[in-house]
Amino acid sequence: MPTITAFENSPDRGRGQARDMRVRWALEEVGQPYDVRLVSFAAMKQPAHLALNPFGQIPTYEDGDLVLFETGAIVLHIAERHAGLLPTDANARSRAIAWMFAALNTLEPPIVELGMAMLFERDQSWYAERLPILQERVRTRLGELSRHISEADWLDGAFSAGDLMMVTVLRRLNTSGLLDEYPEIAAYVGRGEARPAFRRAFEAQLAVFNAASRS
Ligand code: GTB
Repeated sequence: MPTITAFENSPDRGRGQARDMRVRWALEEVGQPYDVRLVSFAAMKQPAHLALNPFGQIPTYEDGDLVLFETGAIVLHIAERHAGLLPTDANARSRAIAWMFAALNTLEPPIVELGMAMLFERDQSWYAERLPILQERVRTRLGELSRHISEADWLDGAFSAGDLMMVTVLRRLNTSGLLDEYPEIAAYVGRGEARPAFRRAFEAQLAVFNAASRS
């Protein structure tokens, strides 16, 4: 049974924004049970955790001799070893992987940049000038993605690891108001969140937060 790591006390208060969510969701989609080891911020920077992830971050993934970090690599590993997250046709499989990269390399950077500014830079003198610039960069990508998915439920045929990654990246915009400007994308994220595997993963990470706040 694989073991993943997750925040002992997630700063998102169980809203499923921490990146263990995408790994949990992938494991739920393929029906693979897993263990979770919760780590504190301090423990993530200690040698035992740095041996799993040299950047001292969660999530990590351990299964037998294999240790992985980086959610792209972890989700791809899960998708390659189980049925359900990648098409069997070779070209369709490569396209699904391309969508995983698009989520991580093309969408996630401007989305994270905007989120970080909204969280940590509000008090800066230049915040009011910088915010619309960051929002516009995100809008550019959302507009392009919106045109792509306007006619379809998923990015390329059936639901795949590409959709799983894209939905988790787009969910980071939940509190930004930007998703409301793109109804096709909001509906796409809603379809992802309605999947039973997503719900199970979400409830599991929420249970960690609820237990931490009770103790
Ligand atoms: N590229 C890596 C991957 O995809 O695996 C990035 C991993 C990463 O960013 N991990 C974060 C982490 O460990 C947690 S998910 N941070 C601690 C550190 O760097 O010291 C990022 C995250 C954190 C909190 C929220 N939130 O509160 O809403 C959302 C996302």
